[in-house]
Amino acid sequence: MNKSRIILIGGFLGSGKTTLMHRVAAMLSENGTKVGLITNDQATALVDTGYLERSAGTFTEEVSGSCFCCNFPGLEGAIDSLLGKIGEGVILAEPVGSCTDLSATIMQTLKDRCADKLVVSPLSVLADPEKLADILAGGNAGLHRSSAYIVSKQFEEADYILINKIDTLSEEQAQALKEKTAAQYPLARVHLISGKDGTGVQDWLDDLSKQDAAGTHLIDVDYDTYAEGEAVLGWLNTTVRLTNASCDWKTFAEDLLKATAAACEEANAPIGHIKLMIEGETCFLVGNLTGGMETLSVRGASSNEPAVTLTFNARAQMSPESLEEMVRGLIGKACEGKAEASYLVMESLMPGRPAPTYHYEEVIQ
Ligand SMILES: Nc1nc2c(ncn2[C@@H]2O[C@H](COP(=O)(O)OP(=O)(O)OP(=O)(O)O)[C@@H](O)[C@H]2O)c(=O)[nH]1
Ligand SMILES: [Mg+2]
Repeated sequence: MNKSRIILIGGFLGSGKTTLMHRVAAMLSENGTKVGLITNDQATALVDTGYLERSAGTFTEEVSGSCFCCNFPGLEGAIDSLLGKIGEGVILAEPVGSCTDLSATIMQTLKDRCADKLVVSPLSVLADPEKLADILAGGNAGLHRSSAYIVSKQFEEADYILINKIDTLSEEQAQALKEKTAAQYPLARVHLISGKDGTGVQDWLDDLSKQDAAGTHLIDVDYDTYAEGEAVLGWLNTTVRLTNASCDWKTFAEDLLKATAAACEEANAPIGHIKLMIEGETCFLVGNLTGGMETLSVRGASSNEPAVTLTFNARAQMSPESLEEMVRGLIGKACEGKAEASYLVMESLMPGRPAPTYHYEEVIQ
């Protein structure tokens, strides 16, 4: 039997990893390829896992409570479980958006320790075009300078930089950004894509399948700066049962995200990614906020059914305590006169210093 292939899709918070995995899963499945997906987070109760499980129609595994790099056995366990279910196929894995040094910690480890079962595809790193343009211009992409350091390191170690969301750019803007990116990161192959409408995705997959080398280079990462860049981001995952309700859930989701954007702006807290999912018998909504109000989107099927489950994940630049207080307040306010809220899960944390399970000093051939 041929080996399965693994494609790691990295990139900062909100750059579009889950959206791209969803699209690639659909494209590959349509051609009869078996697909497995792996999500990853520092805490449980993930919007990404719920979304992919419900809508991608493929097997999904989650490594939660720690990132892939600091819990390689967790990643390998998820891979083995998927291989048991799909046999031969393609596994797509999304590392935590604030992780870097993946070439040394994951790519080399996969090549070295999992060669018996996997072919490792090049490391593909997604770029949000606005953040990328700002980083190329020497800015911090609206983030703390140490978080911006992580973003720049993600690009530096990439085998592929996928400039995503090109549906938001003109042809000229996209080409100019591609040229600048290729000049700044000469070790990466650069593609223009839209995970949302599918533009460029097949070209990238075709190119990827022709490349033998993955994790082609290692980079220097200052772990003090990396740790600070993660630690300034508060992390919150919660699941809330909403009952005795009478409201349209799409309006509820939009109002909650609008209030969240306003509260973060007032607190002067840059948003990494704030996302929610509302699930009921007929209702299934996903909402995102990757920056200011203009980035707000809520998609899916709405209803006004009396009981639903809300999953809310927030990564924003504030202490976990302040983030939790803010989110409890916002959910409480959103429910006033509309629904009763009971918390099933509430985890808020500050990511700890990264301590990778493995760290390679040389590229494995
Ligand atoms: N316009 C546009 N929006 C996109 C595209 N891809 C993703 N998005 C939007 O970007 C936001 C974040 O997308 P996700 O796929 O959840 O991003 P992610 O990288 O998985 O985020 P984390 O898991 O939190 O790190 C959502 O609002 C998506 O709809 C794209 O190609 N074009
Ligand atoms: Mg995601």
